[in-house]
Amino acid sequence: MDKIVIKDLEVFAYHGVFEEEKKKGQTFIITAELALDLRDAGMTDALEQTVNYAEVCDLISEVMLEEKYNLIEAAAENIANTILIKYDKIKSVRIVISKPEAPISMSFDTVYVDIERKKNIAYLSIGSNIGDKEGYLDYAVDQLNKDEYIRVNKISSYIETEPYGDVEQENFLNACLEIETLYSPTELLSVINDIEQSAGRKRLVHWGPRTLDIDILLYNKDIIMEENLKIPHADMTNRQFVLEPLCEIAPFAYHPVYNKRVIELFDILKEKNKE
Ligand code: PH2
Ligand code: MG
Ligand code: MG
Repeated sequence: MDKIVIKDLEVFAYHGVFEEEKKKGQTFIITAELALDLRDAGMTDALEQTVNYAEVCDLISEVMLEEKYNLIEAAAENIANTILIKYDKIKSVRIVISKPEAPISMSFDTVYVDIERKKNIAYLSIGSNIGDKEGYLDYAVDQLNKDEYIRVNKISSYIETEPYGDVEQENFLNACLEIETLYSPTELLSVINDIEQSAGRKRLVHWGPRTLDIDILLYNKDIIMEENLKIPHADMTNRQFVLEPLCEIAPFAYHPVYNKRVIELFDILKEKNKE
């Protein structure tokens, strides 16, 4: 990917673990690498087609001065997030913050952190089979969109589905979403759990009736196998109520375990269901 690089921007700011640092301040030196497609700007010679680097310098300076962080890690994280949220065009950023006057009682050149952050694409399944089902799905979309680290890019049709599994219960309303997020998978799970809770979700029966269920299906091409978080979703390939709406919005999304596209997984499931 193409890049705009701001190299060694000097900002006088007040970060540090020691009170003295927060009082007196010192010079920080920042490098920002912004990954974005520069082809259109190159062809049209128009500023609107790219990102104004002077504006990004101002933004970095604002973030550096609006808080006094203990750690340059925190300053770098906040700069990365602020840039990714503000600019649609920027897909990923690398931020290096160097602190040449750090309080170290030995001779040294400088000390720095170097982080890379990007926009992640995730697919979610949402479902409801109690009360105002459509209202609960709308609520999920709204709450996700309200979070500054999440943007809902695509929403499938809401489809009525028969309950999958052995529990006798009402029909579901299901849908799938594509989101763009700055959260890690674990952070995203925690945000999703909070939204389910706020929709009055009570975990009474495993796989039982629920006001709102939100599951992470895919997160980039990542594979995660943790006690409380498995991505890709372990049972997604067996569920028509997942693959049908997912296929509508993301037929070519990639399943990194089966090494297949969603449309292929849906075809395989339809064949299996015929038998
Ligand atoms: N969710 C379940 C169990 N069964 N069946 C349908 N049709 N839709 C669901 O969302 C659903 C289900 C557990 O998450
Ligand atoms: Mg579920
Ligand atoms: Mg769930």
